[in-house]
Amino acid sequence: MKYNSVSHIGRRVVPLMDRFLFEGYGGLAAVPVRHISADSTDLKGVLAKKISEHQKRVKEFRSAYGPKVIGEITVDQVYGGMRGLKSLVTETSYLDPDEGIAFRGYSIPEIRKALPSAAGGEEPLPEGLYWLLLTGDLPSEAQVKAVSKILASHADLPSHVVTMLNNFPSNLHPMSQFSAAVTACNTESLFAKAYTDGVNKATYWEHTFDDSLRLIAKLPTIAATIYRNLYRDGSSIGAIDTNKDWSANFTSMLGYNDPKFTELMRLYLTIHSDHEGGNVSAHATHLVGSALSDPYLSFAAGMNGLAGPLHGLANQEVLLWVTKLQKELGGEVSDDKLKDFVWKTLKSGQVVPGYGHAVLRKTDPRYIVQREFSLKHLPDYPLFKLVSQIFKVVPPILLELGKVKNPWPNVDAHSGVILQYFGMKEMSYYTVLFGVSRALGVMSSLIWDRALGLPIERPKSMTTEGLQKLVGAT
Ligand code: CMX
Repeated sequence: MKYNSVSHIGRRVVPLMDRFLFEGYGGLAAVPVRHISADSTDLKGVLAKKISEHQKRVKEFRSAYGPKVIGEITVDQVYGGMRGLKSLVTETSYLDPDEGIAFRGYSIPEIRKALPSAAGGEEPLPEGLYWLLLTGDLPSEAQVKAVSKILASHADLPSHVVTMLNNFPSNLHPMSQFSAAVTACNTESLFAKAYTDGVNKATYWEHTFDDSLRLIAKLPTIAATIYRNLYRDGSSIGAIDTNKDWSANFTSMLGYNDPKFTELMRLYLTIHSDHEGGNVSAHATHLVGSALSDPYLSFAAGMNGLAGPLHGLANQEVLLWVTKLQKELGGEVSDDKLKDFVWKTLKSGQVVPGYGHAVLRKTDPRYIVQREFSLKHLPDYPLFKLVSQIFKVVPPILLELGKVKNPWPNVDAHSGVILQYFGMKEMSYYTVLFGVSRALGVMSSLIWDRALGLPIERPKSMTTEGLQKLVGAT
């Protein structure tokens, strides 16, 4: 699969230069960059080269086409959540309404085949996706291993963050704990320190990169500490194994030893990572980052957005809804009773969680891949059967409603059921897993934002009176 609108990096083969200069962008000063080979395992070095090349490409493109008009804005779009407004640059991924997400041009089935997997495993290693999102290149096994090692080496938390997590009340939602812990980790921000030290803005992306890697490394430790505190009597998360991959360390810290659960987590952390730039968590991270808030603060902002029920919290909402359904209708449900339950939800002014999307117009490929995983590993699990029945019953009803633009399931309709199968029953925790994964995408984009010298974001807002005057309504 190949899309017209994907970034120029990705599948396109970019000729390698032996030596190159970081020429800067938008008036940024030139910084010399060292030689780097194509098979280098030095992610930062490889990225520096890509950035240098892409900065030139963007500079030339903007000087040739900067004033070109690319669309119109309607009054409805201004009131309607800016749907369809092309107003952001995000290099890491592109969301096609019919085909779904493409990470640097690669669809989910493609990355599932092409990214390196762990020894004895089949699912992609999310570290590999991080490499791809950042550089546009599919990494080798050695490159992925190098990322796993760095992540394992930075997984420890500052003691004040551990103390804070251990003192949170058990009724504080896991997502609030997650976001607060990320915010408090900014004592470690190398970007904030460099900024205070007055570094040249041409180097901002480098400090952002250093922070991002450390932040991604710490997220499983934060998430596992929350899990153990809330659901496992505060038992120890154990030690990080520097020979294990990011997901294997995460599942072991959570206290899960089934290799299939680790495989699930590798898939889960890969597919939830990025969904272009306009979704709430990506956009919030980008927006806050545009004020040069450090990566910890920027990511925490994104997580506060992910915690909304119309976005990432929908994976929790789906399970709550399905549990309610089972309680009311029992284990085996007829299609007719299921239809009645869906209509009851809609008539009471609620949404059917896990269905619909602001951009997608077909079944989410992230749903499909989870369905495939389930067909392989848990085909007879009653909850999976129920989710499959819901998949059959809900879309025609949403279509009948007449206003829903996409009646098909999204990623959140499926994820919780698989977690339930593996024994992770705590549904209010599910969005934290989504958050750990989302860091791979939004942190990659933040690095690119800084590399391209994107300015502080400041769209123009209007009053209704102002809009009326603008269109001649008054
Ligand atoms: N159930 C009931 N009504 C729905 C619906 C659903 N699943 N999806 C959309 N609608 C309704 C909207 O609420 C809206 O109604 P009003 O005109 O009365 O306000 C109407 O259909 C048109 O909405 P839309 O243009 O199709 O969808 P939006 O782009 O406005 O919203 C989304 C997209 C995801 C918020 C919406 O589909 C929804 O609320 N889905 C359920 C929650 C969910 O699963 N969210 C997770 C999305 C994926 C993610 O971010 O993780």
